[in-house]
Amino acid sequence: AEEPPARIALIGVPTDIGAGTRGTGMGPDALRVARLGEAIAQLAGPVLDLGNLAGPANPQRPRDGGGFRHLDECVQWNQGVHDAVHAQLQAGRMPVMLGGDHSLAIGSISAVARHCRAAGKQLRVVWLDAHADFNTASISPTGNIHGMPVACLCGHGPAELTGLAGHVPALAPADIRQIGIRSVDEEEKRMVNELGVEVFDMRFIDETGMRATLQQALRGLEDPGIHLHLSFDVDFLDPEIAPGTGTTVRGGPTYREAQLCMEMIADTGRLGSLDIVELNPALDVRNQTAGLVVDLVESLFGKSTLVRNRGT
Ligand code: HAR
Ligand code: MN
Ligand code: MN
Ligand code: MN
Repeated sequence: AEEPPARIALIGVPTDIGAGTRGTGMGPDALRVARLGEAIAQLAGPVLDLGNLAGPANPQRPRDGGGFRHLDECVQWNQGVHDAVHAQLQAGRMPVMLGGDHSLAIGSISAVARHCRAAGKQLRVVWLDAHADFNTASISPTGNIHGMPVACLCGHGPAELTGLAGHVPALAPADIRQIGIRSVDEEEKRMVNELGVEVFDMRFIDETGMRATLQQALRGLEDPGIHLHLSFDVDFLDPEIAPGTGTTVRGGPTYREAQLCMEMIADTGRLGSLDIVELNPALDVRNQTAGLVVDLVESLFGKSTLVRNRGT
C-alpha cells in the first residue's frame, strides 16, 4: 500500500549564533537521535525530515556598535528559516523547527504570520520559556539575539529582522501568551508591561495551578479560524529535569505540569506550527533532555494514557 503524503515537516536549524553559550547547533541531531520524527509519526502520520538548513558559522564575535552579537549571521539564518517554513506551509505541511537557539523564532513566526494573513487565519503564539525574550539591542545586557525574538516580532528591532513577514509588526502583542516566565531583565520588564503581552509567570502558575493557567491562556483558541504556533524553549522546564540548555533558571514547571501543558495545547486541535529551541546537547546528560522533549511532544501530538479521558 502507498504511504499517504506527509502532513508534517521537520526542519533542522543548527544555529547557536543567537546564544551566549555554544552547542545548540547540535540540537537537531540530538532530537533525531531521541527519535522525535518516529514519535510524531506514530501519533500523527507520515513525517518528512527535510534535514538541516545551512547558514553562516558562528564567528564568536563580541557585541557590535549597534549592541548586537552576530546580527548579519542572524539575518541570514532567519531569511533561510522564513523561506523554508513558508514553503512548507504553502505545501500544506505543519513545520516543526528543530533548533537551534531561540533567535530562529523570528524567521519561523514571520513566515507563519505571512501565511496566516494570506490564508485568512488568525495567528496566536504560545511562548513557553523561562525568559520573556523581549530585549532590544539598547537594553539587552548581553547583545545575544536569542533574548530579542519577541521584541523583533512585535516590531522593535532592526528592519532586516522586523520586516521578514512582509508586514510590520509581524505579530501584535495581544496575539502572544507567554507561560513559565521567571527571568526578565530590568529594562525588559518595561517593554513587557508597556506592550501589554499576556504573561503567565511562575508566580501566577504557583497561585493558580497549571490547569487553570492553561484554561485562561488557551481561551478561544479552539476556534477553527485559529492557527496556533507553539514556540517551546526547553529552558521553560525545571533544570532538575532538563539540564541540557544554556540559560537554566530554577523553579520551572515539573514533569507533570509540563505534560499537562502539552496535553491541553493538543486538546485545542489548532496546533499549526512548532519551534523546539535552546536544546544544548553539550550540556545534557546522556541526551535526557532530548528524550524528555520527545515525551512532551508526544503529548502535544495527542498521546494520552487512555482513550480520550479529559476529566470534567
Ligand atoms: N535575558 C537574557 C538576555 O537577553 C537571557 C536570555 C536567555 N535567552 C534564552 N531564550 N535562552 O529565552 O541575554
Ligand atoms: Mn529561555
Ligand atoms: Mn527563549
Ligand atoms: Mn517515550
